[in-house]
This record gives sequence, structure tokens and C-alpha cells, in this order.
Amino acid sequence: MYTVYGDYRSGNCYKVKLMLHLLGLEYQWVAMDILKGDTRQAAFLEKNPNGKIPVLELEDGSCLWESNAILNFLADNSEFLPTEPRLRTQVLQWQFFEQYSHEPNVAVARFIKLYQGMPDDRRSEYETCVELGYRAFKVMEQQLQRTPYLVGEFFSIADIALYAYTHVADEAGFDLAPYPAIQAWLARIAAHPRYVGMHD
Ligand SMILES: N[C@@H](CCC(=O)N[C@@H](CS)C(=O)NCC(=O)O)C(=O)O
Repeated sequence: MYTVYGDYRSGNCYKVKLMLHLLGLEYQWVAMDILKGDTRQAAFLEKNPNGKIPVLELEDGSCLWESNAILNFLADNSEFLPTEPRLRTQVLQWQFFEQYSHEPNVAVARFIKLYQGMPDDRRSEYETCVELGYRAFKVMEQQLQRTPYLVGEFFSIADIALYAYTHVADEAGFDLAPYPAIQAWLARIAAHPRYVGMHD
């Protein structure tokens, strides 16, 4: 059985939880609190020297970290990860986009607003994150106007990676009303029979 070290409020951790549910895999969840410094403890740094969650621990005790890498591991040989090279590369393309253009803006804006209560010394950084976050949503909207999922016709780990923080973008202060294709896509993912919510 897998063990996930994670925080229920974290979108990066939620990616792993959603993937495990969609695949119907059993796991145990070890709750971590980043605000209390759990990820800085020596025992945890043995699992991820970078001191970040999520971490997926396998039965033999080996650990995998970086949320999108974990998604690729779990989705191997499943319907959520195509084998055809061009499609598989498009999945990676969206996952790299998520880590470089989306998550550093949407998740950081959410952290500053929701976790930190918008301290004055981070307000200008927050505003930059919001501007760049909307830029990322525009890119997603353009794709989702054309195809039901980010990589064509099927639900993949590209969608899981980008769903995680997009579906809680309102908590970061974003308004997705001008992005109808993103809203329809969010509803499509949430309608999956094995879907699990972030706080379920
Ligand atoms: N690129 C990493 C980001 C992981 C990350 O930033 N995790 C946050 C929680 S969402 C964390 O562990 N923060 C604790 C810290 O940086 O001390 C991934 O996708 O897994």
C-alpha cells in the first residue's frame, strides 16, 4: 500500500490524492502541517531532501517527490497517460506549464491570501501573481475552447495537474466567470464517478 505525506489544503498534495482515487488504489495519508514546520524535520528530509510535500512512499520504503512526477508514476499503464509519443509529450507540456506558469502564480496568490491573510509586505507580489495567473488561465481557456480536456478528447494527468489549483482559484481571489471553457472543464472533471474533493 502507498503512503502519502501531504496536507489536505495543498493543491500539489491533492493531485496525488485525486489520482489515487481515480485509479481506485488504497493508500494511507500522513498529515503534514507546513505552517508548523513538519517538512523541515530531519526524518522528513530523509524522504524528500527538498523539504516539500507531497511525497509518495512505496512499500519498499523508497520515496518519490514532485507532484507531477508522482502523477506520471501512478498513471503509468493507465487510461490517464497516453503511450503515443506526441500525446505523451503534450501531457508533459501541460505539466511543465503548470509548474512554471500556473502554480507559482495561482498557488502562491492563494497562499498569500488564504494562509497568510494578505500581509502588506506581500501585496505587490500577490498582485503580480494574479496578473500572471490570469495569463495562464487565458492559455488554458484557448485550449479548452477547442478540446474537452487539455490533451484532446481524454482525461489525463495533465488535467489533474492543472485542476488542483484551478478549482480553488476563487480562494486566491481569481474570478473564473470570464473563462466558460475552464468552468465547463472543471465540472467535467468533478463529474467523474471516482472523483474525490480536496476536503473529502
Ligand atoms: N514542485 C513541487 C512543489 C511542492 C510544494 O511547494 N509543496 C509545498 C506545499 S503545496 C510545501 O511542501 N511547502 C513547504 C515548504 O516549502 O517548506 C511539487 O509539485 O510537488
